[in-house]
Amino acid sequence: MAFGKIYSYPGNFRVQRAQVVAAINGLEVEVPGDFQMETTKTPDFLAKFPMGKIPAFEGADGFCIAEGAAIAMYLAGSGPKREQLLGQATDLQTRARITEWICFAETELNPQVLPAFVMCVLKYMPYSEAAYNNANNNLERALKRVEKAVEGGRKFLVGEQLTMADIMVAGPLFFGLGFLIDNKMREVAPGAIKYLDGLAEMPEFKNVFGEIKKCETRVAAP
Ligand SMILES: N[C@@H](CCC(=O)N[C@@H](CS)C(=O)NCC(=O)O)C(=O)O
Repeated sequence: MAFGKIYSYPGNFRVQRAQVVAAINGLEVEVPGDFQMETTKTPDFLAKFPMGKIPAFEGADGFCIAEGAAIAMYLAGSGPKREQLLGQATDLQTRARITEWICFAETELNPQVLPAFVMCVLKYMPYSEAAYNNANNNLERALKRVEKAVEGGRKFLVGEQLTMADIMVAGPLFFGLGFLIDNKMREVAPGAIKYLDGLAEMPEFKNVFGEIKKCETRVAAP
């Protein structure tokens, strides 16, 4: 029996991160392929997920939780690899370091890759050159932070094994590589790109994200 379901549109990196975590923990999590965004505004959905946004997780036991990071962390804590993924319960400093990277992914990466996607790919929002440039500058700064963390060819952000830090950071960066983190931006953080290439080759990621696309030039203004 499945541990639960995640509602989303297909190819959502917030869901893919959760799927990597679920697979590592041996948890079966369904992502129904026929989910429609209109469902997020129905009374039934809003009763379970009051923000009316996806991703949204519904457990087989009835537990419902929203927010991509919270879903991934719930799945990380729900299986035998919890201490590898989140750090040992008694090792507060490792736990704090992993949490630092999770917060970094949610606040320094996700908000920088999404504006260009929404303005230039989906065209849901009017284009703003200032917002586009600001997000790209901040993304470059964040990439340099990752570069620093993997200096000397480190394979993982925290310790010597895959943790939630890597999974949460890889999601938005894999996504951004496809349309925004172009040849020029990749040059400022070659070590970070090598680190991401290493993760992308791991079966844990490959089985969920597939081949990572890398754009030559970033998406242009519409
Ligand atoms: N903070 C949420 C953001 C989720 C989010 O913005 N989801 C979008 C789709 S990518 C959504 O459901 N939008 C519908 C709406 O805004 O009504 C998370 O990290 O999971």
